Amino acid sequence: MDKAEIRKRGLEAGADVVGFAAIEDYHSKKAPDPKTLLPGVRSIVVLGYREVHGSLESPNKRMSMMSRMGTMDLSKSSVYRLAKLIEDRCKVNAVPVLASYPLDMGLPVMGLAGDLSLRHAAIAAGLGVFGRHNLVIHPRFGTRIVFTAILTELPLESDPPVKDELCDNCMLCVENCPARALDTEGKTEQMKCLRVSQPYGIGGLIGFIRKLMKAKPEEQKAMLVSPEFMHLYQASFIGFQYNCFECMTCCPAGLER
Ligand code: B12
Repeated sequence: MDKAEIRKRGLEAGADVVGFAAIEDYHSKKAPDPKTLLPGVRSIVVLGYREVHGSLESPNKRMSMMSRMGTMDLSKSSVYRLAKLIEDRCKVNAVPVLASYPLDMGLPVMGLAGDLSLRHAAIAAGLGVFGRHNLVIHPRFGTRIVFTAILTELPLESDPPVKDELCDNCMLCVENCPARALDTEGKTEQMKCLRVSQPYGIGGLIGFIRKLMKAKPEEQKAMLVSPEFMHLYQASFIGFQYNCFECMTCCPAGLER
C-alpha cells in the first residue's frame, strides 16, 4: 500500500483528513520515545475527524459532549480498521493510538501527557499548525478537529508541512476561556482548564469523596442522591466528560464552512 491508498482507505473508514509523518519528523518533549511503543516504528499515519458544528455550537454542552462521543466512536473503529488493513496488506506491525488513550496515570505525568502527542504528530504530518490556544489548526477544518494515529513499520515520507500562519493572534480564545487557562502564551494551565472543562473528573471526584468522608451519616445519605453525585456517576461511565469546548468553538482560524 502506498500513501495514496492508505489515505483513500482512511477517508473511506470515516476520517476527514489523513496525513503522514516520517518518525524523524515527530518531536515531542513530553511524550515518550515512540520506539517504546513500537520498536520498529518508521512512520505515523495521522487521521483527523472534524467535529459536528451544530453540536459544538449548541448552548447545551451535553450536545457537544454527545457529538464528541460520536466522533470518538467513529475514530476508534476507523483507526482500528486501517491499522489492521496495513498489517494484513503490508505485512508490517502497526499500533493504533486512540483520541484520549493511552496516557500514563502514574508519576510524573499523571494523565497530563499522551503516550503519543497527537498534536505534534498532526503537525509533523502536515495537518496543521499550533495556534495561540495551543491546539492544532487545520487549514480547512480550523480548530474543530480531533486526531488519532497509527504507528507503523512502513517507511513513509512526511507530507509537506503547513506553511501558513493560520493563527493571527486575535486573542478570542484567550478572552473566551472561562478558566483563564490561556493567559500565558505557549502554555495551557492544565489545572485551571481541568476544573472548568471536566468538573466531574478526578478533581471533582476527590473533592466529593473528601466531603463524604467528613459528613455525618444523615448528610452522607443526602449526598449520595445529590445532583453532584449523579453527575459524577454519569462521568464514571462516559470517561473524560467535557463541559467546555470554548477554545475550539470560538476560533475562526482556518475554518471553511
Ligand atoms: C492530557 C490532555 C489534555 C489535558 C492537558 C492539555 C495539555 N496542555 O497538554 C487537558 C485536560 C487540560 C486538556 C484540555 C483540552 N484538550 Co486535550 N488532550 C490531552 C491529551 C490526552 C494529551 C496531551 C499531551 O500529551 N500534552 C503534553 C504535551 C503534548 O504538551 P507539551 O509538549 O507541553 O505541549 C504544550 C505546550 O508546550 C504547547 N506547545 C508545544 N509546542 C508548541 C509550539 C507552538 C508554536 C505553540 C504555540 C505551542 C506549543 O502546546 C501544548 C499545550 O499546552 C491529548 C491527546 C494526545 N494523545 O495527544 C488531548 C488533546 C490535545 N486535547 C484536545 C482537546 C480538543 C482538548 C480541549 C479542547 C478539551 C475538549 N473540550 O475537547 C482542551 C483544550 C485545552 C487547550 N487549549 O490547551 C485535542 C486537540 C485537538 C487539536 N485540534 O489540537 C487532543 C489532541 C485530543 C485529540 N485526540 O484530538 N487536554
